[in-house]
Amino acid sequence: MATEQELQSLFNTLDRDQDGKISINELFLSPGLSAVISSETNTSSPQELLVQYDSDEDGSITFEELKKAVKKASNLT
Ligand SMILES: [Ca+2]
Ligand SMILES: [Ca+2]
Repeated sequence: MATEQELQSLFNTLDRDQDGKISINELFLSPGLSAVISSETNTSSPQELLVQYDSDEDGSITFEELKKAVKKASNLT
C-alpha cells in the first residue's frame, strides 16, 4: 500500500532524467524500486507493467498511468 505522496516520491526517484516519465530502462536501472512498483501494481515485471498500463503506448509510464495502475490493484491509500 502507498499514499499518493509516497508514489510521487518513488516516481521522482525512478525518473532519473526527470522527463516526467519512467521508461523501461529507468525501471531496470533501479531493481529495488522497480520491485516496489511491481508489488504495488500486482505485476511481475517492468515489461508486464508496460504491457498492462502504458495506455498511450509511448513505452514509458507517466505518474497518471502509475497512479491508475496502483489504484486498479487496490493499493492506493
Ligand atoms: Ca524518465
Ligand atoms: Ca505511457
